[in-house]
Amino acid sequence: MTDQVQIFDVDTLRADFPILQQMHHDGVPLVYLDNAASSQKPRQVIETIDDYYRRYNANVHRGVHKLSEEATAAYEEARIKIRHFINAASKREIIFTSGTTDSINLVAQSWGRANLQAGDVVLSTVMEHHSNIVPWQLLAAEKGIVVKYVPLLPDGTLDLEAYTRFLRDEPVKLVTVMHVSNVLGTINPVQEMARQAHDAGALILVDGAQSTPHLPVDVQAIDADFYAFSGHKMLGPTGIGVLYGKRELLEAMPPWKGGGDMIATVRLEGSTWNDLPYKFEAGTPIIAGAIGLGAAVDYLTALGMDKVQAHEHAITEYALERLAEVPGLTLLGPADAAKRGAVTAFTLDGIHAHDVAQVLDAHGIAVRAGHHCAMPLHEIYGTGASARASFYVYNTPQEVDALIAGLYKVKETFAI
Ligand code: C6P
Repeated sequence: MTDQVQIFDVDTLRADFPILQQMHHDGVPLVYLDNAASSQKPRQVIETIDDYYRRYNANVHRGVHKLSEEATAAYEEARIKIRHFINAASKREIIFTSGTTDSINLVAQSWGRANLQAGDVVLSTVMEHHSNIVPWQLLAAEKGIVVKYVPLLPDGTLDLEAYTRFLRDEPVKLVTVMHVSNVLGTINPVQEMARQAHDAGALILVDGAQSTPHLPVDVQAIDADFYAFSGHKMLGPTGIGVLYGKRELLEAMPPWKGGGDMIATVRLEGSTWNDLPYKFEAGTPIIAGAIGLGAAVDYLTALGMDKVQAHEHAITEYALERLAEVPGLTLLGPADAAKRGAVTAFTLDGIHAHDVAQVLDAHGIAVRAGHHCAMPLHEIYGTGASARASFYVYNTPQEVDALIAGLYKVKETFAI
């Protein structure tokens, strides 16, 4: 890997990320491998947000003064950038939310409450993040819908035969599935799953939290009815996310949150709703967040999402090769890098994941430890927690080497 031709100039790119220039602990350089939790931000994103607050901070869609017009233009321009980034048919299909969790709850509370009846099945999978399980459980408690889960095959991919059977045998109204797993790394065949869901008369919601930052996403090619993602995992700020929805579905859905901006008229007897996307953006939106996400999309677009994916694939393939050398290490998810995104979660025999992460941290290596908001999945693997190294555009093979050296230090520390 170290000898391979670089897909892009990572050294130059790393210079854009102020946080990567600092030392982690006294004199130890930071090796940031917790990108699935949140990515770092390039100066282009930081400066765009700074520029908004310094030069044209104002509310949007409300004022006729120059600052408000400038803020509105930048906010709406960000929406158009995101539309192109995921190839949505219209900017009206891009709803700003606070993140993936908020986007999924919007679908559950608006589309779900209006369209699901007692006995209807929402088909999820056992690998989902809690944010794609709990909103459906809340709705099940309220409306008597049933949530079912597609199981896994031993290699950590979805059991697609079981999926087909569920669609054939159960009254499935909605399939809700992650595009890429935040623990197993598994890339799910969402386009084929959408085709089958539609043939069975169901809609499909795709959780794109771990795909949109890392690979080219085309919501029209997937034929997703809804697609959810977060800005902070794709070089953007926290507090901003997106729900994409097909226009005819969004038009027919009732608003979820009420307040300013989402109305056309308000009378004491009742109100009417604004056009898309504003019907779903009640209150002052996350203006700086949206503009910052627009800058993140510009950054990723300039790199090229094909190249981002190729770079991460090369790093992940190398990481899998090197992790396999570590005695007592068990990888969760497919061994084949071709079936994975840039996430590697693992357990080390006899050492708790939190201890692994703590010793790595002392050597400047930031990984995540715990259940990664996927408790049911960890239960299937017979463990309460795993350690997870996850990669992004700025990671290098040398950082994978540092991780492996760190893991040997972990083993030494615990004398295993
Ligand atoms: N996963 C992780 O460390 P929010 O918090 O709304 O931005 O994203 C939620 C979410 C939804 N789906 C998937 C597949 C995710 O990975 C996440 C966030 C982080 O794995 C934090 S738990």
